[in-house]
Amino acid sequence: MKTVYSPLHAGHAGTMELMSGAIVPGFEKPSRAEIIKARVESEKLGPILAPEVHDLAAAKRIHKADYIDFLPTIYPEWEALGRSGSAIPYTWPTRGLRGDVVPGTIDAKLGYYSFDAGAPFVKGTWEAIKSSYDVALTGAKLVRNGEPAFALCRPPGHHAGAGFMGGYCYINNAAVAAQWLLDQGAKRVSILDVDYHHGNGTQEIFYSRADVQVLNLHGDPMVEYPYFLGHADERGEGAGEGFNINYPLPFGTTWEAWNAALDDACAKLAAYGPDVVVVSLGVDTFEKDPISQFKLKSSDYPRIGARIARLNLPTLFVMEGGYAVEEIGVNAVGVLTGFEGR
Ligand code: Q9C
Ligand code: ZN
Repeated sequence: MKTVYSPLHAGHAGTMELMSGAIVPGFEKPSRAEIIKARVESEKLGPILAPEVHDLAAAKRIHKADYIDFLPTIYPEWEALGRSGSAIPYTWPTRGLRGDVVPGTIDAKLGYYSFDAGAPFVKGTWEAIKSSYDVALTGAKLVRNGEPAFALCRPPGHHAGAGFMGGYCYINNAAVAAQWLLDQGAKRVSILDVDYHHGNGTQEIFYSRADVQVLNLHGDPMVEYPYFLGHADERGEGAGEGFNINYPLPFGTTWEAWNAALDDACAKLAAYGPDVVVVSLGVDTFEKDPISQFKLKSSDYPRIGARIARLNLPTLFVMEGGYAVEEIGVNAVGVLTGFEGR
């Protein structure tokens, strides 16, 4: 299958994050995408294409326009204040505070448009976000035209909601691709999110809709980030009732239990009968992932791809998380070669 990749991701580099009371180098780093790309090449998965450049209309089908318009202004405004490093918020309009007035200062705006301190901005971040979006849309076009595709997105997207960033995510690439496919004539799309973390942004975006089914396998939010969404009783609302399906799983989950959840999700997906599947492909379920607690092995990833292939549906893979950099290429591309049956 074809891979879509942009070198512009690499400008989103040198980020910092808070981890157990310390400021540490960001886990979501450029080498992730480079190593996956190298594995695509060495496994001869197929051609690697540059993305087509898009305007932001497709982003605004999913995200609030003011949020999208804010993103490119962040770092210029930060630098105009004489600041450098990572632009990160530290105040949020939570319960008991005003969420309806947005002060004009950059620190306030960063807090207003985020749910955590986990989506830092450096000088090249906006260009990387934009390239990741272009990669997703270019992959979606390949699928619309009849072939499976791998959108090697970086930064990832599934934690980003309609009006907020967080958890390394800014534009929800999988959601944008799903909406674009609907706008191109698909009647129903399923998003199968196999990243270790719950895709809270994707869930929020489609929660009251019946035309996008969202299935999510992830660490139980009672003990795992993003903590405040992802429980099994979240099943969608209104017209979307029944079209959001969560599989929270305990720390230490190995292939057997994880695969049972995948199999159930695939059965529900097949019953829904979508025209297209968008896979939010995170490989942070891996046993050696530095920030995650599942126990999948490298040999399990081709089996994931093979199960998805059995759905026999047009499929777009959109890269999400995975932080065990040494094995990220083997694991991510393992899903894709498994999908291809080799
Ligand atoms: N630094 C994705 O996998 N972890 N995002 C916070 C303290 C946030 C993961 C731990 C993990 C976000 C796309
Ligand atoms: Zn993740």
